[in-house]
Formats: sequence, C-alpha cells, structure tokens
Amino acid sequence: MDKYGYRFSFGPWNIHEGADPFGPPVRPTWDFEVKLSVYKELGFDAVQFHDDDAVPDLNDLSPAQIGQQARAVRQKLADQGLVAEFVAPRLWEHPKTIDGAYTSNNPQERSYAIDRSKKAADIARELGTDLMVLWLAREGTYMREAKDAGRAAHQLLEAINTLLEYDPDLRIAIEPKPNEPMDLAYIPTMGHALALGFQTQDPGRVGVLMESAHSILAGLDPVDEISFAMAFGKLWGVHLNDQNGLKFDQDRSFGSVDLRRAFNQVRVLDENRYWEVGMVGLDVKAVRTQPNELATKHLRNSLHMFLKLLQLARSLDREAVDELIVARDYEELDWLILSHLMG
Ligand code: GLO
Ligand code: MG
Repeated sequence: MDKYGYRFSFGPWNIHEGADPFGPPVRPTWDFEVKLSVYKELGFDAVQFHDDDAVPDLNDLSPAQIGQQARAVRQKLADQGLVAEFVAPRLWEHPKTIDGAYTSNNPQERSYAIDRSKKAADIARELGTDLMVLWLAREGTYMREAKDAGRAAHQLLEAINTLLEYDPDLRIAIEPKPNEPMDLAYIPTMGHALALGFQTQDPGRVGVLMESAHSILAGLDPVDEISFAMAFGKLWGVHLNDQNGLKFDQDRSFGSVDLRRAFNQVRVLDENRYWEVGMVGLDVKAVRTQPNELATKHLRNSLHMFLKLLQLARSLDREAVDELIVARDYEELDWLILSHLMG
C-alpha cells in the first residue's frame, strides 16, 4: 500500500467495546497486545496513548515502577515495528477531576492534575515521543456561575507553563472541543487553543491537534480549522473522523458523513505538506452494532478513505480551478469539484 509518505495512527480506545450512556459493552475487551498486533496489518504506523493505556493504575505506582512498565511497552511497540505518537494525561476519570483538573475549584485537585500530567510526561519520554496531547475534557462548567472563565484561562496557562518547565524537551498539542462531557468547555476551538499557546512561556513548544468532529460540534469547518493552525505552523496532530450534525460526539469513520468536507480536509493537509510535520490520527469508533470479529473495519475504512481522497486531491485539475476563480464562476467550480468526487 503506497501511503505517499504519510504515517497513520490511532489509540487503543479506538478498538472498543461499544458501550454508550444507555447500554453496557456489547463486545469483549481486546488485550493490549492483541490490539497492537492489528496495527500493521491495517496499515498503521504508530500508537496514541493515554498515560494509563501505557501504564495502568499509574496513580498507585512509584516513579521507578512507572518507568519500568513504560519501557516494557516501548519494547512491545518495537517488536511490532511501531512507535508512540503521543501521550495524553487522562484527566477526566479520577474522583479528583470531577470538577475539572487544572481548573478545579479545589487546590488539592489542581495539584493532583499537575502531578498526574508530569507522570504522563515521564511516560512519553520513556516511550520515545516528545509530544503530549492535552484534551481538556473537564475544563469547563455545567453551571456558568460555578467558575470564572478568566481565572480558568490563567490556571490553564499556569498548568502548561509548569509542564513546559518540568520537561524542557516536551511539546504540547492542545486538542480543543466545545462540549461533552462538559456543557460548555473553556477551550472550544482552534483559536482558543492557539491563543493560549502563544501566551505560554515557550510558545514554540505549544501547538494544536484538530479533531474533525470537535470542529463540527463548534459549528466550524474542520478544513478552515486545519488551515488556520497550519498558517502559523502549529498543527502537530489531527484526529480525523466525521460527525452527523450537532449531537453527541460520534467519532464516525472519516468521510462517512460528508465526503466533500473530508476531501477538503485531505486537500488542505496535503497542500500544506502535513506529512512532513505530523501523523494522520484517526479518532474513530466502530458503531455499536458491529460484531466483535469485524470491529476494526472503521479503522481500515478511514485510512483507505484518506488515501483515496489524497489521490483525488492530487489529480484535481488545478489550472481549471484557477481559471474558474479568475472568471468568478464559482457555480462551475462547484460542478467541477462534485464531478471530480463522483468520478
Ligand atoms: C474525545 C477526544 C479523545 C481524545 C483522546 C486523546 O472527545 O477526542 O478521544 O482525543 O483522549 O487525548
Ligand atoms: Mg480526539
């Protein structure tokens, strides 16, 4: 399979048991090793980690034990010819993160969040990656009066500065999302994430990760979110997927809802030579109805969709597009793109 220099990744959570808020798991849990064994055959190169995907129960372990377990995982990756893309501190499941992590109203809970993130940075180093992704899951409110958005911005800034200081080699990519699990999140869009990054003490080490469904949930176009971040050299990761309207975060297979929107995401990534800066992460979930033994097809479909759309992006008649732009004949341009996509 020719991947044109692109590298692809997903996280262990993308092979999942199908539970939703209204029903229990419908598929058995796959052992981590079993998950690792399917990456290569599906065409993937790298693994995305939550800190505890790599080191389960890390809160109960000493730094030495954490290091030892992380090194064992690195060996398992190497055995499969894989690498780690990033590590993300899981700051949304522990009782101490109920009211948020870095923006909790309780100072002890805020310091738990910082300590946990430092451990995630240690794990990233052991796994051989310098990238941390911050999905700020619970940094927001259900009740607006419960917190102060200005104070929250400073708390987030302080947390990121602390991590940058803690590990001088670490790069941080902020993954914005407007809602879910919170009613309203403090870092809902690329603009917010970039603004925060530029205010830190070392802006060169803070970038963003764009997830298609999150942009769509914010009422924005993922294509422009990609372009905006790339205009400043800040797009260090993507979570390509799809989303059918404004509802719960669906993590549908890439391109399965809106082909043209997916085509344009691939087109702008490629026009900006994304393969030189980051991996193509696919944050997709198999629908609940999928039988266990067929529960990786969403990953296969998403990767193949990217490659097919890449061919379409590269075979687009650019001269014809430019002529139509000069003539301001955007209806003809519309038809040219649709005809190109329909083949
Ligand atoms: C959820 C997020 C989540 C993150 C992952 C890495 O909506 O997309 O899947 O990407 O936890 O931080
Ligand atoms: Mg994501």
